[in-house]
Order: sequence, then C-alpha cells, then structure tokens
Amino acid sequence: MKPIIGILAEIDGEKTVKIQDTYVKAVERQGGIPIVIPCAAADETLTQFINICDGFIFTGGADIDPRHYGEAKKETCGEIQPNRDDLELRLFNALIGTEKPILAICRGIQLVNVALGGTLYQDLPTEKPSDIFHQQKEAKFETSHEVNIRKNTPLYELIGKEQMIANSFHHQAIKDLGKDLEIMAVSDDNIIEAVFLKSDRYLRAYQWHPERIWDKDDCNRLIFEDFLGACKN
Ligand SMILES: [Mn+2]
Repeated sequence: MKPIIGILAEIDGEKTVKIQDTYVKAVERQGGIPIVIPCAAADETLTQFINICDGFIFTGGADIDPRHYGEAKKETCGEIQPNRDDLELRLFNALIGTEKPILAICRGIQLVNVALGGTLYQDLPTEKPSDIFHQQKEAKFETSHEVNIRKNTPLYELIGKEQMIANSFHHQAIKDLGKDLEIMAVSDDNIIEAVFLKSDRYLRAYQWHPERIWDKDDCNRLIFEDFLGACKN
C-alpha cells in the first residue's frame, strides 16, 4: 500500500485553497498518495484526516503571526494569515502525540518551532544582515547556498556528508529553538536550516524546499525518500 500524505494547503486571500504542485509531484513520483488538507477544516475533520493519512507535510507560505511567540508584529514582518495559523497549530497539537511522521518545509519549520514554544526572526535582512541571500536571486528550481550538516543527527545519518546544497526562499528563520528540537543543519552565516525532534516520533523540518530540487540532487531526493519510508511503517 502506498502511504497517504496529507499536504497542508495555502490559503489565498482567506478564500481560495491552493497548493503548489511541486509538493504533489514530489510525493506522487516517489511513491505516495497526496491529499490536500484545507485551511477551513474543523477539529472533527482534522481528527479524520489524522486517521486517514500516514504522514503530513507542513508547507511554505505566509509569515506566522508573531503573537503566537509573544511578540508584536513588526513592520518588516510579511503578510499573516490567521486562519492558516489557527488550522496548522490545531493540527500540529493534535498530531504531535501520535506517531504519524511530519515533514515541515520553509514556513513549516517555523510553524513547528513556534508550536513548540520557539521564536522567529521576523525579518532576516534587518535583524541578522548577511552576505548570503536567503531570498535567492536564482530561479525557483535552482539551488543557492550550501548548508552544513551536524554529525549525530538523522540528516547526517541519511546523507553521510557534512555539506549539501539547498535553495532559499525565506526572509524569516528560527531564533530561539522550540522544546526538544535539535539543529541538524545551519548555513555559513549560522541561520538554522534544519531541525529534528529529539523523540522516537519522526519530525524533520527544513528551511529550504527539497520538493523543488529532489529530481536534480540526490541528497534532496533522500530527504523525501526517508520521509515516505517512515510513513510506510
Ligand atoms: Mn536559507
């Protein structure tokens, strides 16, 4: 049986459910069945989704409302979407006590961190200036900066290398780590680029977008293969 993967939808203007097809293709072409979790779902619906799905992907998108980590929204913070924050925090809190694997990407790593009590840089260019463009100038399907993988982490066990290539489409990032999260990879300017949960349950989170480059880079393909493998068990 192919694993069924719930992919968190974006919400456009609080009205239209949408999903980037790169997530769908990455799941489908590597052996999973993608289904979309809409932002408007009630708790009862979420419970059913948790029963149906073998794993979940928290996807990229708008900034998280800083009130969820106890800060006022700065002018440099981007657009926020309260309905999406609400849905994803409810789903994450229901999911974290289960064994269903979680893969979190871009906004997803930030969501996971905030849900576990961590904080974010609201705007990297103004709060942590650097020579590295975390909002890359290269096109959507190109790579940009490398990340340094820490030993004794699941990512190092998976890749077997201390560096891999990433892409970068974020102006926010983790500041203070959430509870029980541990760093797997950082960029050369020390931005946290990947974390995992110190627990038997599978939770891996990446600041970059492996779903856009898995077909041209083996390390990024392995990230999906590993997640889908965990969802099969
Ligand atoms: Mn980056």
